[in-house]
Amino acid sequence: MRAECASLAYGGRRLGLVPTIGALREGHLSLLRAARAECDVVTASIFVNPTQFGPEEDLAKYPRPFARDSELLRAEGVDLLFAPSVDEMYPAGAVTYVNVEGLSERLCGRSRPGHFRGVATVVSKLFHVVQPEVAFFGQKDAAQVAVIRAMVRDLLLPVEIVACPIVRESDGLALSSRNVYLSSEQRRQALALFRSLLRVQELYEGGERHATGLIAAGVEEFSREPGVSLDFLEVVNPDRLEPLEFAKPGALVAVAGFVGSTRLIDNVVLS
Ligand code: PAJ
Repeated sequence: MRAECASLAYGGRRLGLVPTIGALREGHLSLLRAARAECDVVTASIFVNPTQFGPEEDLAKYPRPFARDSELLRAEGVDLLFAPSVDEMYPAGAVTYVNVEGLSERLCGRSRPGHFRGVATVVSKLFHVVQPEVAFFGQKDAAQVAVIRAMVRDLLLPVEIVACPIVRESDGLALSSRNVYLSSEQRRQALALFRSLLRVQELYEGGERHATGLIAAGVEEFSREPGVSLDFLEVVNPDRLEPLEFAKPGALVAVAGFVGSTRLIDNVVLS
């Protein structure tokens, strides 16, 4: 992969990378299209990264429709697909990890200990192999974007990070590979996440700036749907992910919740 990438990027051709764990949906495709529009060479990776899944999480049952994914990548005009094995990415005896301190313990990192260590580690490995000039991530995982940006800054990695907007269903539900776990009833209940964000946004646009007031309204909206349970709803600084006392333009409102045993996330950025 490294040799192929080096040869395709030869002569200053702009090479972009879209890292994924597969089970591709419209959300992933939007990243591929952004990459296609901006780059001369588009590479994608599919790797269900074991170190970012917790012991009780869905690593074993995570969907792996590899043939279908490959076809989708081909149809989107991706030049190279990197789909390594676990042994290749984690050589026997591997003991080296990348930990973005502080940030990794906020938002999803708090409820998923070790998750962002796994993400930062695998993304740094992918960057080392592919050596992209630019890499594309979804704003859907806003905390992930913050962690990757901090890692790139701190480790002096020569990679530009582009965050692409959240792709939603027509009723507002953010597309996620985990939506396939939902029954039709749960699919309806899952909208509570987006509704709670809209409520916060509406109140903010009406002039409310106190984070406590905004969060209380969002939580109240969320709890109207008894089928879902809240993990967190927070108003934070988008780079450091620290809670804000007062909301302001650019503030990130992030929500996570469980529908049955499926954990879903969503967010909006206040304007
Ligand atoms: P994965 O969940 O496969 O997501 C790959 C990329 O697609 C991520 O950057 C994610 O934010 C983006 N994405 C998913 N759904 C989206 C949506 N509805 N709108 C916009 N973007 C969306 O995120 C990962 O994989 C992994 O953690 C990875 C970075 C590959 C490291 O293993």
